[in-house]
Amino acid sequence: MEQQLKQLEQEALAKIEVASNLKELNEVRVAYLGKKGPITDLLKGMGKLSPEERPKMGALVNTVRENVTEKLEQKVAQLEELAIQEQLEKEAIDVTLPGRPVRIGNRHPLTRVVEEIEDLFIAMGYEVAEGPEVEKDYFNFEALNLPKGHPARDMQDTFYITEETLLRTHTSPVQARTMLEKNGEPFRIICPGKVFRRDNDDATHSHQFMQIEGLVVGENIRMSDLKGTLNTMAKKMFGEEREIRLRPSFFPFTEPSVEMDISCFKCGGSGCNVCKHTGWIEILGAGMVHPNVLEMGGYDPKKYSGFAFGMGVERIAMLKYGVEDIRHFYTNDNRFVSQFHRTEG
Ligand code: FA5
Repeated sequence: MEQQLKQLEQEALAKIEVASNLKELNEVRVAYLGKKGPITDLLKGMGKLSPEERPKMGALVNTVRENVTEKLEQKVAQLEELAIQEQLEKEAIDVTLPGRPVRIGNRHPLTRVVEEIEDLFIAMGYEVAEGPEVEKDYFNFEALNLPKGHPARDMQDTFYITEETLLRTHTSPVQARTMLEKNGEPFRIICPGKVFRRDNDDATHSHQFMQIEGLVVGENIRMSDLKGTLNTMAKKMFGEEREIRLRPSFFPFTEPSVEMDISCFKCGGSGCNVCKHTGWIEILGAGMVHPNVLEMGGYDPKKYSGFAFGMGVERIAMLKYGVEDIRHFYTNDNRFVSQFHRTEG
C-alpha cells in the first residue's frame, strides 16, 4: 500500500508539473484528491490494516495529500503569475512612441470677426450687450420709430411667430432694450448677434446672418464722435491705409443717417471687380439716434444725444478674408473653416 501511495504521489506531482493551465490543474486535483480519487479509496481500505500499521499509513496518506496539495497551490500561483506577466507584456505602453496628434479645431471666421470687434470696442470703454433673437414687434420696429404700417418695414420683412412676436431683423432692438435698462444713465454698448430676414439667399445675402450693433448715449455726443469711432474701427480691422467715407442715407431710427464705405482693400480705391469699379465698399449703416427713439427709451433728447451703427458681420468677414460667397459660412464644411489659421489673432 505504501508503494502504491508513493507511486500515486509521483504520478500526481508529474501531472501537476506538466499542466499548462488552471483547467488541467483542476482536473488533477479532482482525479487525485477528489472523493472518488485513488487516495480516498486507499483511505477507505485502511480498515483492513492491522492497528499498528494504521497510524503509520494514516500519516503517510496525509503527507501525500499535503505534498500534492502544496504542489498544486504552487503551480496555481505560478500560472497566475505567468498570466499577469503575459497580460502586462501585452498591454505594455511604449512611452517613447510618438503620440497621435489631436486635431485642434479652428474658430469659425464669423466668431473670429465678432471677437476682434468686441476686443476693439471693449478697449474703447464699451460693454457687450445681448438681446433675444425671438423679439417683440415693439422693440424690433415700434420703439425704433417704425410704427405699424411704416413703409420702411418692407425693407426688413421677416418670419413672424405671432402678430406681435418675430425673428428680429436687425440687432437694433437691443438699442431700445438697453436704453430702458440703463434708466437714463449714459452708456456705450456693442451687441453682436444673429438676425433673420425674408431675403432670398445668394452670394451676398442670407436669410440668417449676423450683425454687430453699436450705441453710445450721453451728453454732447456728436456726429464727429461717430466718424472718429468708425474710422478707428475700419483702420484696426482692415489696415491703417484704409480710408472711410460717409454717405447720406435713411434709417427711421437715426437722424441724420449715413452709410459707411471703406476704400477697397483690393485696389486701394482705383476701381476693380471687388468694389464694382467704384473704389469703395459698403460696410454699415449708422447715424445720430433719432430724438423719438431717445424719448421712447426714457432719455430727454434736449439733454442727451447719441450715435448708433449696425454692421453685417459676414460682409466684414468676406472683405477681410476675401470670401466670395456668403453661403460658405453656413455649409459646415471643415475644409473652409480650417483655412482661417490660429495665428490670425
Ligand atoms: C440695418 O439693419 C440697421 N439696423 C443698421 C443701423 C443700425 C443703422 C444703427 C443705423 C443705426 P441694413 O438693413 O442696411 O441696416 O443692414 C445692415 C448690414 O447688414 C448691411 O450693411 C449688410 O452688411 C448686412 N445685411 C443686410 N441684409 C443682409 C442679408 N440678407 N444677408 C447678409 N447680410 C445682410
